[in-house]
Amino acid sequence: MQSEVRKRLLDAFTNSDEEFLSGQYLAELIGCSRTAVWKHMEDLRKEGFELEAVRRKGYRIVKVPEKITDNEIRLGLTTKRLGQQIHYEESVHSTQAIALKLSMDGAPEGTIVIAEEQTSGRGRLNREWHSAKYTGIWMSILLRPNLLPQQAPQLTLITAVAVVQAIEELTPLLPQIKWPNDILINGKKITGILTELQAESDRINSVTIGIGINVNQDSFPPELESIASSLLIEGGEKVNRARLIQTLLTKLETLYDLYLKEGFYPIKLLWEGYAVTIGKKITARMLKETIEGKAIGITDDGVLLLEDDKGVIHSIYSADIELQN
Ligand code: BTX
Repeated sequence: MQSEVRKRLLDAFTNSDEEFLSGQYLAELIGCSRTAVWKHMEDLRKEGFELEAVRRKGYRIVKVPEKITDNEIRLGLTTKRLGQQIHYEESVHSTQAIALKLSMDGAPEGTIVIAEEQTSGRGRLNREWHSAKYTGIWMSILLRPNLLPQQAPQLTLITAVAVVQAIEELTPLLPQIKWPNDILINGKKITGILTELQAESDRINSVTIGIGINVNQDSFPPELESIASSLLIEGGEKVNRARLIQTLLTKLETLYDLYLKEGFYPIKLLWEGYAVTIGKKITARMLKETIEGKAIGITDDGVLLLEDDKGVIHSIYSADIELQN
């Protein structure tokens, strides 16, 4: 119902010769009150439409939001597998859920799901991932690697390197990786990665890698303001999201192929070059315990090694990391 009203409203502007359409005209056309028209216009504004409202004249659409189209991603994409199948959606609960369903329906490796908005975007441990409309990259990539389930965390690290390389190619920014899945610029979170596994005991069936990149947001909700940022906020310029997706898919495919051929070691070297965690005093919060100490490196399997004050070395498989000063 809501989307039908929205469509009629936008059609009215598309089909009209007049630049401005009055609230009264729109109210009659849609069959609602002028206040309801105003509310719809405010919703459009929140979604990235630039509007002008002039007394006695009505409303005018100055600029429509910058949407990604799947054709824009396809045009010029040189990858062989990643992004050959693109599922593009306007609004979804979570691209991860769609990718999982596609995976169960037999979708091929490299299938990607992209949405302009997620209404229930997820982080690790079911935390919320804020995914505002038309501003970020909310994407899931389906892979079917011939790996053991315990190797799956390496895919998170490979993806982190690919994201950093893609951002470096398109902007002058210098992102850093905080183990395992955060990408930071100037200490603020620009990207989160969520790797989910569908596996039997000794083999991976499929992996869905969820990537959330804050690209063109100019602000964040108050609860995220101190920890989150976007490429626009840090670099001062908007970044073309379709180009960033293309670049990311290209980098990721190259790294993934390298990994499948030569193992994790070459990726580890690249990863360490971008890591902010290594050599620092950190606090690692796990589900059952918290350990403080110095991050001394990652193993060839991507496990974080932490040395505590007594010199005991702990292997950290999954945790939230806080950097100490
Ligand atoms: P995470 O558990 O490491 O981070 C989640 C935490 O990050 C939240 O609790 C919140 O504090 C903070 N946060 C929430 N939204 C944002 C944001 N937009 N920018 C910066 N910080 C934020 C990280 O989990 C993994 C996120 C993966 C998101 C992708 S988007 C496509 C795919 N679909 C989906 O539902 N999730 C993935």
